[in-house]
Amino acid sequence: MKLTTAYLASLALVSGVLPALAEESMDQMWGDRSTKSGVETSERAALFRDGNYGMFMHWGLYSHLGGQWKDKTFYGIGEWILRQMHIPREEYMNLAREFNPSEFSAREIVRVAKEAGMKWIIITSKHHEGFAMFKSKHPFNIVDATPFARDPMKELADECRAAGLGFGFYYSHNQDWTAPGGSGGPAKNDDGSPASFDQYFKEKCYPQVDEICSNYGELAYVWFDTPGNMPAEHVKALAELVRKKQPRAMLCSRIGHGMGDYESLGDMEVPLKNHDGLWETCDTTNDSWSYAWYDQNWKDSKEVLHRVVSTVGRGGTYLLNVGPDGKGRIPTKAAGYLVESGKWIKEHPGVVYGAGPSPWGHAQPWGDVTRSGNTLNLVVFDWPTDRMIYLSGIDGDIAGATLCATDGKRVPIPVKRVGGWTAFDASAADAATVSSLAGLIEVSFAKAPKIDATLGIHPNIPTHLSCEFARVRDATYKRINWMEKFGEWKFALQVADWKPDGTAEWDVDVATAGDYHVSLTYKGEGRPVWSVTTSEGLKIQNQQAATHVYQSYPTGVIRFSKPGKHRVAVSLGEGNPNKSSLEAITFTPVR
Ligand code: JFZ
Repeated sequence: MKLTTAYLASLALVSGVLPALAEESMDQMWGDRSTKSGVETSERAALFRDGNYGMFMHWGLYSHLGGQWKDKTFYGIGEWILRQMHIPREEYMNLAREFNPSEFSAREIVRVAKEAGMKWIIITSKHHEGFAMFKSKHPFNIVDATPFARDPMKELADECRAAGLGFGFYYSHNQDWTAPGGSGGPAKNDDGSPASFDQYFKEKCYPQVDEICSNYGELAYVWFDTPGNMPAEHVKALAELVRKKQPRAMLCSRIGHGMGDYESLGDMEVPLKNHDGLWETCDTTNDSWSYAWYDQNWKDSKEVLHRVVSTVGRGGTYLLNVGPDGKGRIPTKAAGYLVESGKWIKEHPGVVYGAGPSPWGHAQPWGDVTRSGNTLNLVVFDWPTDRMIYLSGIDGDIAGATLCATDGKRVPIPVKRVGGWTAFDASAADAATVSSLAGLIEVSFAKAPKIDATLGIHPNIPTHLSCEFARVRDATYKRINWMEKFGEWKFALQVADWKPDGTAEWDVDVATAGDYHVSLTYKGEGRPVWSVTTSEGLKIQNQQAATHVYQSYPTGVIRFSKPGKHRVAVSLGEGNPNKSSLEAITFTPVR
């Protein structure tokens, strides 16, 4: 929950980049998203806790526009097009008459989710635009206002149930841009009388949440979003309604006022450090959540798999979004990549389902680690050229290490100790039998090993260390956030505001003595001078360029004269102490 607080504080700082929301600060917009009790251990939480991977879907009237309004393309997140393109409400609502997703097939969507290895689907029943994708008493809905006239949510709920997938609804409880009184909606009713949030809540929000909780069978999730400054009493009323009607549904923290069962992290990120409690990170297969005609920036199969594994490795659950188009089809590329990564997961289900976090608490340069009982799953996304996989700090007896090939073949591989490090030798394995997506080495122990989680500097692959792992003195460590395109959030875990003698210092465990190229990732202005010192008393210092985006610059070659524990410190010699923002240090072994 610490992360959430810091995160919200940082969001408040960037409110300036969100012009349309200027009247409310960002933290008001996203609201308090802490959870009630931290860890939910009930049986009800089992699907979430063990499934670890679900499908998110953004689908609505905005999908019909697909990022295009008249002769203009909107390059931000597609579901915000009404607001960001200032489309007149009337005109937008009339689009329903053209919306006919005749290619929608719940069966096909469920097939993709199942083959992808996902365990549930959460879909937008109503997003900020206010359009209900389900049959509702409120007339602005897909059954009553469109030529399609079917209830796709019913079809999807039924298919999910038949296929053994969990099913849940996203519902925008606070923002409603077309309902009078909704957040961001008209301030007046159609007859000119003033509208209130209370009114919107009573007339639309509460009754619709009642509908989605009553008419679609058992729900595994109700995923409220952007609570903003919604009054606690309303949030409480919704939570109670869900509890009563859907006692098994899990609530995400974005319901607000600490009433969620699990924490939903900031969008589109896999955290770098293990994170306690029940939490989820939501992400999308391209840049936008909803369909956008131009958005071809797909995460390929390998990247999807990497994010799934790393989220599980950090202790969380991955919710990955697809945006069906105006005809109801999941874009072919997205479906293809999902299914391909799903094949890998199906071959190695233990890596994801029921798996626990990496005992190292962070990713490895070659990939990541998840845990199944006394087995560690080493998932290799970037093979070092010598195919040796190194891990630092294992204190325990290894019963065996097995390279798992694509064809089901399992090849025992040699393991050797190198000082305090352990090396898994996959060099003799036939390259053709190792999946091109990721290699898997299962390491079994008679009993759970102790792990010294000190950051390792690897001998055969670059090691990239974020400032999140640094000890910072006389400078400020802070998470900063910004939007790249509208709604596409990026963040950096960085150190700035350097006082004289300020340092960012890492404790490291070096596998082998030798020379290493050191580079620093930073942004700033002018030509800063950075220096890097080691606890052996070596120092390298150099002047480099700087720009307003994070880039990596070589500082020089440094030597560790012996393997084992060292300290490495970075400080700013010359340059703007406030604008010089350090994000990471990288060590690349000299060959
Ligand atoms: C919200 C929505 O506004 C958006 O359209 C999409 O549905 C997304 C999943 O959720 O946007 C957010 C909410 C929270 C954060 C960022 C975007 N956040 O906390 O970083």
